[in-house]
Amino acid sequence: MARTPHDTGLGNAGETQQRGGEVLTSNHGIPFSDNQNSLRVGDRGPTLLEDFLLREKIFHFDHERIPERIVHARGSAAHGVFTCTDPIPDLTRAALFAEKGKETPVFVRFSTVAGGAGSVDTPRDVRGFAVKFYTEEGNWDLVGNNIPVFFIQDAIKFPDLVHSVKMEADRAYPQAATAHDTFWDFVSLMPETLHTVIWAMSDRAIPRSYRMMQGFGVHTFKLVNAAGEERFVKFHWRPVLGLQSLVWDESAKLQGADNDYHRRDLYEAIAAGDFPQWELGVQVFDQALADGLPYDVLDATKIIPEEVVPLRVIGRLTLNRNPDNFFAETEQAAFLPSNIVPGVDFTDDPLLQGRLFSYLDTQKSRLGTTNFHQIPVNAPKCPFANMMRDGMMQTHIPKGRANYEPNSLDMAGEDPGPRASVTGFITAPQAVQGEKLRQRAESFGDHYSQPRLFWRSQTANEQAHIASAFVFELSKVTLPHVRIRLVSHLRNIEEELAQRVATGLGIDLPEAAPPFRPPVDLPPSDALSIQKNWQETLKGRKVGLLFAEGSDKAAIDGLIAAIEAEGGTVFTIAPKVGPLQLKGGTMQADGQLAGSPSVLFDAVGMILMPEQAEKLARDSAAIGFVMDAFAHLKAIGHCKGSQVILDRAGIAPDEGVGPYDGLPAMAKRRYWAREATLRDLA
Ligand code: HDD
Repeated sequence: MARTPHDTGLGNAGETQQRGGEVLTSNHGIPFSDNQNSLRVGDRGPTLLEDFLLREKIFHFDHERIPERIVHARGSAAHGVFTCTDPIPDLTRAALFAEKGKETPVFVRFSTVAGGAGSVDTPRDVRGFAVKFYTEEGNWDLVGNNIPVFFIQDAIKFPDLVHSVKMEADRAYPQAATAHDTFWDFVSLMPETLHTVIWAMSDRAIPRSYRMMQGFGVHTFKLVNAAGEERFVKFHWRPVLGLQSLVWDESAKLQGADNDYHRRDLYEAIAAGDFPQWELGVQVFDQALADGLPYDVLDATKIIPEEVVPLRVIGRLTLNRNPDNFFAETEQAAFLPSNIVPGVDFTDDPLLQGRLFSYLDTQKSRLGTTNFHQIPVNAPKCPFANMMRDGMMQTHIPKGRANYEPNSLDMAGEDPGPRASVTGFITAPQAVQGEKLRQRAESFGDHYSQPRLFWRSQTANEQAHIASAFVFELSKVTLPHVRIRLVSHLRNIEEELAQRVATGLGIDLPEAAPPFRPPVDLPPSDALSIQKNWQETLKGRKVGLLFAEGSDKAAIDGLIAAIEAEGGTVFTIAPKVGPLQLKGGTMQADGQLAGSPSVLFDAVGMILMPEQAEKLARDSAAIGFVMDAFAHLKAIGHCKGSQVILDRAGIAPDEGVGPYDGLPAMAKRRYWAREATLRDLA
């Protein structure tokens, strides 16, 4: 039976707008005559309780905040569209994958995990990648991360994991950081965390931009077709701009230079019409393949390498609209792994099973009401009908006498007939038998083979970043036994890694931890490396261009045009924002040098008259500008006159340092090979 429209979801109170701008009113529509002065006895006398306008305004303000998300509190989001590019009706009856070109609206929220809502964007952390598809068969939320595995195997450990990584219980610091005792204490006692931890120590955890990171559904799900045939599936988002990361020192300095680095990047790209895109890929496999793998596909701490089950790209995600209001949309967005559509199904992954409870529960405490689904960003865009009624903040006005099913009062016809739809969601039938018990399957017991696979898949430079990240983090651990215990686990991953970390910490190599299941060698996967898959492009990249009074305007204009022609953007910087008098015209800078450090850019350029360059060579902001760009392995394109700044900064030329007209080509890369010359990595 077709579903009867009960509400359009977005219609109704959801679309209530503020009354148009001319007259300020109270929340109840009463016009203000004065929004500057409260009601007083005389102009210097006491304020009156009678001032209902003052009281309503302050009352509303006092309650503006809602509880922030317990994890993933800091995030940024956008609206967009998912387009099916390669339909898979043979694999699933999900409507959004049924036809080529079919479009489904989406809302996507990216986030960090550990920090609070007001924390910074660039700490070392896993990133959330949550997608709400508003399909014609209800909302499907694919609530994933930018790392394809998770720290723990069983949802019952989630509160422990989160408590350990968040600010420590007595002192409420550190904010948004894993580099502290309690996190590493937990990790070193829970070797199942090590696979995600090695990803978190890699450059995956310091992405350059939300637009340049992958997303993963993490769990194994099921696809079910119209005939009821099932297959396993893993979901992957691949950024069209390719994967790009920061370097560690840069990400730390960005925390001072721009707390909102990723938020701003996403917002500005969309506002400029440079819409971020991802491909949706699926790894589809059957039970026989799963049975032949040396790990369990229900274990969320494991990947299936793309070399074992290749990705099939079936769609494209485009983010094309910024939210109109951060609170109403991004903050109130409620994602639920239990939001699933016919044609997709859960598996028995014990982490996923726990999530199916947690998210629904958490929304009640964050949004305060069981009616959180009526908030426009959460409401389905398809018709919906049920007999759920009332509750706090009910904004729908269901009509009729009957609020039960079956009934023969309000439904069409004499005979109510079956109300459930034959095309409705059916849980894939599955025979289940066993003893009730609390026990981890033995097939979940290998915690080292996949971290080893990850390590061996990286370039030498990426391995050095990982080893150095372990050393950095463990050096912040004050408890020697925790450091030692962690290194004892690293020995099972790779002796060389353990040795490098031990040397970096200045400790002797401890005994290896006894493994529950001894690790095995799995073939490395090139798909896991960022550097091996770097796309040399200017698209999505930003060049910081330093000029000053007297600079050659034609040269600046030419360089900007050349960079923009290849899809890059330019941010101009000068000691004063101006307008400044240049050779050939005037120009205003986008930013002042003191507030525009080079960490904000992917590459830098300098076009300066010699006397201005001489002056800047005595300015620490200019010296820091090029020193950091060099240390962060970025291209530096400069004119002859500005050589004096490079000399003062002690920069020895390499292939990434050259004349400014070479910048459009040079700025496509980072110069990883430079790193060995300037940083002592573990
Ligand atoms: Fe979770 C939020 C991702 C395991 C409990 N989680 C949350 C968000 C993301 C993830 C992206 C933010 C969504 C948004 O933008 O609003 N979580 C994951 C992934 C997991 C995972 C990829 C493992 C594969 N989470 C997980 C477990 C539990 C939770 C095992 C609890 C048993 N997660 C929550 C939560 C949050 C949440 C407490 C906080 C706010 C919210 O849900 O809406 O319920």
